[in-house]
Amino acid sequence: MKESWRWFGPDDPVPLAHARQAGASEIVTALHHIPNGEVWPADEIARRQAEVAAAGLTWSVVESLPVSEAIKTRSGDWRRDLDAYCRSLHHLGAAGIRVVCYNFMPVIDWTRTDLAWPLPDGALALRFDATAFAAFDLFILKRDGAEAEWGVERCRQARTALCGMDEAARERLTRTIIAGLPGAEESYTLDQFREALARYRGIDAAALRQNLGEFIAAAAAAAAAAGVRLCIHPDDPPRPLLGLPRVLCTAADARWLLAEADTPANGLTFCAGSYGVRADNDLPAMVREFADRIHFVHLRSTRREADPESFHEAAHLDGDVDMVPVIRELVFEERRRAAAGRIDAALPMRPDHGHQLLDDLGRRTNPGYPAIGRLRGLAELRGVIRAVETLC
Ligand code: CS2
Ligand code: MN
Repeated sequence: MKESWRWFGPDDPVPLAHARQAGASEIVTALHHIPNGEVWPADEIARRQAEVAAAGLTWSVVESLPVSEAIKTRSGDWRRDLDAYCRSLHHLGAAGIRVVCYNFMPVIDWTRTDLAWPLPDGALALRFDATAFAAFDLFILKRDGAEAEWGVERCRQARTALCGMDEAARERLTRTIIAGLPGAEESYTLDQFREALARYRGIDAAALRQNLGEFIAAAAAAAAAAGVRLCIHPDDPPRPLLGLPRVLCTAADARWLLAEADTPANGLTFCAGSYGVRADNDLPAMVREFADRIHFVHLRSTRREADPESFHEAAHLDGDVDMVPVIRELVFEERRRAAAGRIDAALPMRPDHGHQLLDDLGRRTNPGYPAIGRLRGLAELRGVIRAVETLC
């Protein structure tokens, strides 16, 4: 596997030199300063590429080339945005950057309720607490219809949770949900958030699936022409939130999308942490089934809590999903590709997220992306990969 490291660009508190010392050879990044819907100009891509190369690393994966809300809702300027998307793919392919991750989550990207949840050893983890999330939905956002969706028992728990939060805690919860986590290209105030949600009135799962299908038909054709492989990141958490549909949560969802455009240009980002939140996703089986369409791998673990709708990010090898068989299936696919002479035999993999620990604590870090927590994750994963490669 090609060990990669996510870098958020020149403002990332973790410099490229540290990514290299962590052992990574590849960089995963995006031109975060370019607004959603705009073309990524060839010269800006080249500049970023040179910056990465100067640190002895290679920019080999884009995460993410964001899909605009107009495209997701197929409204407003979606044609213009789709055209820009295809032009960006062309520029990336011409620059030799051939793997492009994206997601199709409405309004919000990945979502947590707590960015500094203390573990017993004092390290900090990211957590999604379903009751806290319900408290935001019901009593802060005050979304129409939320009460009926959550049900009596969760509403009661949420009211109790809200009573336990002071003003600062409520504000922190709100910001955590709507201000955008690293990599999410949208950020909202409460009013803007309500407007963004309103744009999805009338867009149910079937309609969103149709929009995604139409997007991938066009984008995969452009990607194929540009020599680029697109790979969708699953929804995180993998279930509908705030009355918004989410359509990339399960093996059935992935199967459907891959069939929509049957070309290697339409592929998957295998994010073990996102898919692994659902007990009904069998991860090794998913790798086996989708193997030749996986272009990018995120290795991370989550652990469901006593309340099965809640989870936190566990250490990379300590979640609900056993990482070893997942890695074994990925290694088998790499061997099949190598035997077939495919140039994409080595899969780009990154340690997805990490705990805040040791000198990460008390430092400014991007939530989920501290240096030492990810260094630990990468080191543990590297050990498993090496062992699997040798023994299996
Ligand atoms: C997250 C997201 O799980 C993850 O990888 O950190 O930032 C994710 O990268 C994006 O949703 C992908 O489009
Ligand atoms: Mn991921």
